[in-house]
Amino acid sequence: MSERTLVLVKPDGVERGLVGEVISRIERKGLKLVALELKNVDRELAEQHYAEHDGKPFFGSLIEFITSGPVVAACVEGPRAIAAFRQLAGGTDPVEKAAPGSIRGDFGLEVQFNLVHGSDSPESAERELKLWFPEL
Ligand code: IDP
Repeated sequence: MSERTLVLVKPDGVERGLVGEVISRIERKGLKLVALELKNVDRELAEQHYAEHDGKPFFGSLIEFITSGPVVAACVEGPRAIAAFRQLAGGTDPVEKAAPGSIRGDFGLEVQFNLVHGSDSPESAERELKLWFPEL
């Protein structure tokens, strides 16, 4: 059974030239790209995307960060695609949680600037894909 997940290369990942690296890891894992887009994120989309974090101390700076430059958004498909990409990404904290060999573990240093996003559940994936790729 196949499922779909939303992957973002965040502004730090785009700025550092890691788009190819991330896409390459997705493809080498065996996952398929269904849609891929370079996109400027407005405040409204950012706040909807991160609605679950509204009210947290880092919410304001997270919204500033995600709207600070273009992101690459992808719809990624495959068996257990949600968990598979979370494994490729590594834990939220690139130093204390993400293992070496993961995207965040290999390339990240700070919790906020952790390079990629991947939906964390089937419900989030459905909600986020509707936001980012309403045409799908
Ligand atoms: P996830 O991206 O691994 O699913 P979430 O807990 O959903 O992690 O947090 C969303 C994003 O918010 C993180 O990827 C990171 O960029 C940022 N973030 C999470 N916790 C903190 C924090 O304590 N300080 C600053 N930024 C944070």
